[in-house]
Amino acid sequence: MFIDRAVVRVTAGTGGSGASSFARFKYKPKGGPDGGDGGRGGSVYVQGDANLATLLDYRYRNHWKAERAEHGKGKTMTGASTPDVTLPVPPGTIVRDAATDVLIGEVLRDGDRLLVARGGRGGRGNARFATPTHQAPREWEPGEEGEDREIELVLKLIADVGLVGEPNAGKSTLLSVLSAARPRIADYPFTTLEPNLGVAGLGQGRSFVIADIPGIIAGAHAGKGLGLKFLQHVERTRVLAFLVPLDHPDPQSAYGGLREEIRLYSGALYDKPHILILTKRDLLPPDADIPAVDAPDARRVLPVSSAAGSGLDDLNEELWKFVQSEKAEEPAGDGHEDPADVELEEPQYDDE
Ligand SMILES: Nc1nc2c(ncn2[C@@H]2O[C@H](COP(=O)(O)OP(=O)(O)OP(=O)(O)O)[C@@H](O)[C@H]2O)c(=O)[nH]1
Ligand SMILES: [Mg+2]
Repeated sequence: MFIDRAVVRVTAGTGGSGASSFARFKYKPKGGPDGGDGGRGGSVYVQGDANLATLLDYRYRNHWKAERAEHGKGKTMTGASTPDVTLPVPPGTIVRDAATDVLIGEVLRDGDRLLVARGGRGGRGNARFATPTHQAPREWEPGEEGEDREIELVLKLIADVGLVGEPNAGKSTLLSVLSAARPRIADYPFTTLEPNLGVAGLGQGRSFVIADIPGIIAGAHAGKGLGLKFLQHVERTRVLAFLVPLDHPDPQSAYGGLREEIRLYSGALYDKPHILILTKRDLLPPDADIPAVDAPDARRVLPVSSAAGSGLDDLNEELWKFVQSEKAEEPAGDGHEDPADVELEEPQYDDE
C-alpha cells in the first residue's frame, strides 16, 4: 500500500488587541471609555476535496498561515477579523499532530472540515472594563496568540487494479514493465510473498495504481498457499486483472480455476469488473493462433508479452479507461481513498 505523507506547519492568526481610548467631544474633553475589541484571527482548516488524489502539493508548500487580526479602535470599533485558511486534501486523509503523534482527526469525505489551528480571540477594549465604580478604565487586553503547530497528513492509496493469477503467471513481471516498481521476479512459484504496488503512467497526468499479489492456487479461498490473506488486498481495488500465461497447458481451465477461487472467497470480489490478460505471448510461435479463452464476464481479453514488450500500450490504455469508467460509477465523496492521478516520486514496494 502506498503511504503518501506530508508534514506542514499551520499557523493561525493572532487576535487583534483591544483599544484603550476615551471619547472626546468639543465641550467635554474627557468622555467615557470607547476602546473597541480586537478582531478574531483566522483559523486554519483541513478540508476534503474530491478533485485531489495525492498530497503532492504539500511537498512544495509547507507553511500555511492565517493573518493577524486588526486591533480595536476608538468609538468602540471592533478590529476586522482575518479570513480562515483552508488546506485542501484528498478524502481519506488522516491528520496528526506531528510533535505528539496525537490524532487530530480524519477527513473522509469531500467537504469534511477539520480545525487544525485555532485563531486567537480578539482582546477586549477598555470600553468593556467600565463599571459604575470604575468609570474611566484604561485596561485593555492583548489579542490571543493563534495556534501554531506542525501537522502530519497521511493518505493511504488503494490500488486501482489488482493482478490475480497462479504462481509464475508473470504478475510481478507485468508490474515491473508497467511501472517503476522493481518487485522480485523468479521462475519458481511464490516468489511474491507480500503485495507490491506500482504506479502505471501514461503521461499527461494519467496514471493508476497496480497491486501485484502472491499467486493464487486451488484452495486459496480456504487459506491454502498464500492466497487468502492477499485476496483481502484486492478486495478494495477498483478492478481486477486475471493473468493466464499462454504456455499454460489449458488456459481455459486456468482462468476458470481462478474465477472459482475468487467466487468461493467472496461474491463481491467475484462480481468486481475484470479483464483477462494472456501473458507470455512470446512463448507461442509468432504465427500460432492465440488460444481462444471463453470469458463472457471479462471486459476484454488481451494477449501481452512483458518479455518482448508487446501489447503493453494497448493494455495500459485499456486499464486506464477501465479504471476511469469505474471511477465515474462511484458515488462522489464516498470516502474511497482515491489513488494517484499524478506521478508520485519513487513508488514504495517490498522486494523481499
Ligand atoms: N517468456 C516470458 N517469460 C515471462 C514473461 N513474464 C514473466 N515471465 C517469467 O515467468 C516467471 C515468473 O514470473 P513472475 O513475474 O515472478 O511471476 P508471478 O506471477 O509474479 O509469480 P509469483 O510471485 O510466484 O506468484 C519468471 O521466470 C519470469 O521471467 C513473459 O512475458 N515472457
Ligand atoms: Mg510475483
